[in-house]
Amino acid sequence: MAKLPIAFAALLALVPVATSTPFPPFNTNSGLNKVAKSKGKLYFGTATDNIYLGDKPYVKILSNNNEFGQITPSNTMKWETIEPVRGTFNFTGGDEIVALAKRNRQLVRGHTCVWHSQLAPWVEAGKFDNSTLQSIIKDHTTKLVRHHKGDIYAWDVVNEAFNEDGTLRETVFLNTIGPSYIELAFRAARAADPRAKLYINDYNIDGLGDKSTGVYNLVKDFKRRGVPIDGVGLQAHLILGQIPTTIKENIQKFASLGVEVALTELDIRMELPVTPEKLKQQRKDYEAVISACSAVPACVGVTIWDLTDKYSWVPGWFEGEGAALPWDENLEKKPAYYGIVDGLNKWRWF
Ligand code: 9MR
Repeated sequence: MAKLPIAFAALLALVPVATSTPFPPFNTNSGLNKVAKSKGKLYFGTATDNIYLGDKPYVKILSNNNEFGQITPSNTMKWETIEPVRGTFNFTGGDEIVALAKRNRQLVRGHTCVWHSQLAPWVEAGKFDNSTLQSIIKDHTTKLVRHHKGDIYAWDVVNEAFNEDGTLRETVFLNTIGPSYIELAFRAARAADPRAKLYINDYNIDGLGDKSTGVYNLVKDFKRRGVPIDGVGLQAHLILGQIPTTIKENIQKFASLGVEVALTELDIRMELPVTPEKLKQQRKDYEAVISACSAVPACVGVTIWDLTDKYSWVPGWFEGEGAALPWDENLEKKPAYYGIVDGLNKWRWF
């Protein structure tokens, strides 16, 4: 009996004190999806592109269900690929990703039905009138979503529809049809696959701000009028050392409308070259973003925008920047990986 306090003290010593220590310890290396699921999330996922699927070591990580429980095709479900010519549909690339996900028992997020970018040129060039363009959106969305019926967890039905000030972006869709093009797409998607979750997806809506408020008001209006919508996708293309401080509050605010939320395209870019300090900061930044999702049950999952710096979109778009993902160009895990683990481990278990 006299030994009990000593045993108790020894037990206490095992309890982690520093918040960055992953706990329970046995979760540390079990894989991002495994940890996410053990914390009540639906998935941890990644984007991928068909052009990389010949890279065997890469595909091995991508296909590891312990790391990734969800994948998003980063390009091959976009309009320019799916319907390059009016009425001619090409589902090959998307089908390949869906088949891979099925083999690996992974969910798929469909990306994306209606977007002004990577749009087939004929949609603008045709200078269609309002009712013709409405039927074009309806037809495109219906055929895409119906083709994958039963295989897609969630669709980014409309992508990047907002300006920074929260107003709607001027696109061929808005200019020809008006704001109702958005609900038209959502209604078509719901009819085509009633069980798929329907998301509005955008960047720079990760923290509170004018743009988030614009999206919030749209979701609120849809809910009030019974227009189908199930989720808000926060893309989360972020910058080292500049993580918005209100991500958690923002997620909670969307959740209060009765929708789920997901981080759909997470990456945290830095100015090159990489230094140990920057990698340390990136670990902290990943942890901060992921913990915001961990803290809110309505945040169902996180998707990184590919897994390795080798295949990130960042260097091609931002000169002198890169190294945005948790695996480096040699497919080695970076400190960021453990930042994700720490973020996931916070703090749903008591
Ligand atoms: O990852 C995609 C990249 O390969 C394409 O070149 C690029 C073209 O727009 O789109 C990238 O993905 C984008 C996503 O579809 C929407 N949000 C921003 C992403 C990064 O640009």
